[in-house]
Amino acid sequence: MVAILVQPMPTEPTPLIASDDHLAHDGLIEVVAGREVPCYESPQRATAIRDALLGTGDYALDAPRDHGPDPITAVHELELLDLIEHAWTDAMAAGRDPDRPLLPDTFLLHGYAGSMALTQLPARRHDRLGAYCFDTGTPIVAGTATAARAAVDIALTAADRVLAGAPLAYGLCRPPGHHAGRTLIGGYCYFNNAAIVAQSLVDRGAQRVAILDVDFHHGNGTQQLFWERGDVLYVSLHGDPAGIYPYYSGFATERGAGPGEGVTRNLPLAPGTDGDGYLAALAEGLDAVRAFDPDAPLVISLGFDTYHADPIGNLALQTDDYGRMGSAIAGLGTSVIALQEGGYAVEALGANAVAFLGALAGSSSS
Ligand code: Q9C
Ligand code: ZN
Repeated sequence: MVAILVQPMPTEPTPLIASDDHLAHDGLIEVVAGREVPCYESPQRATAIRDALLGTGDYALDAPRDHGPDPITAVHELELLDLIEHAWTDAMAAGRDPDRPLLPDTFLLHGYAGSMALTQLPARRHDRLGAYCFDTGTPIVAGTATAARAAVDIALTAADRVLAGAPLAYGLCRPPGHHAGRTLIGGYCYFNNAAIVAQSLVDRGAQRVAILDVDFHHGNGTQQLFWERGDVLYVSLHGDPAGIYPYYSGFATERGAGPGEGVTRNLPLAPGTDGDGYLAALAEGLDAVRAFDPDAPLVISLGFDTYHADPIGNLALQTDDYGRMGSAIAGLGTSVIALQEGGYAVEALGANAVAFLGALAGSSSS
């Protein structure tokens, strides 16, 4: 009699790209609803996720490789990179308090200019912040530039791993990126990590790249960057902007323009939407991805602020719902570059990341 042993396929550990460079970015405070509050976007978020993933034994931690500034300026204007790299040192040279973060207090809006042809900016970068920032939640401190550059390198290194054959790589980006536009920071975001990766896939020969954004907030920056592009699909599920940040974008009626008409898809969700409701909307989003027929790895903007206990979200997902999401996305059968965006219920972030990424990788520890 022959014993037939059914052995589980030995699965390769999933690359977990992370760096301690994020620790120096601690914005301290943000201004919300007329009050100064401690930053929801804290260094502890990334530490919690990293520790939980490593605890499963299913991840291989690796450092990012320096990709230089060119992939950043492929989506952002050089003046934004210059602002982020020099605002802090300009502020210190001008005698600003090193113990307080830089937050803009005077915004250069369309309505400010009106029909005037404005031609100049203030001399020092920290005095220009309001020309490059759209909210009061995106502080700059001494370590912000280093952390934001590291987050981009983490995202690009995760992409490198997938292009080299890994079915899934996870970039533990901090600060996040999906609210950052061509010349704008905001929503805790400085450089748009996911958009930079999508553009780099195009620059490496892809014809059709899909970005699936499951952060609780609409990724206004990503949408802006690819609005008129037919080669990068942006699909986002998020809290209804009728009552949720970023307020001015993310409505279902926004579908792109020109060659990008129909290549932006927004799926706003009602307050209180639970796992079943979310999975139904996700199925619709995944149908849009399938119809687009990407020829590159799927880029996921991964937020856990859809969790029921998130302090700034209003949806009702439970930890096992992140496993259901991972399984549904795995059903696409494509390789995936998953990049961390938001999620502020720090005590639950680790379990939610383990559930989502484990199911996506098809591992038993999910
Ligand atoms: N009371 C990300 O999740 N402030 N950004 C909202 C809510 C801005 C979130 C205030 C939220 C930005 C990446
Ligand atoms: Zn978010």
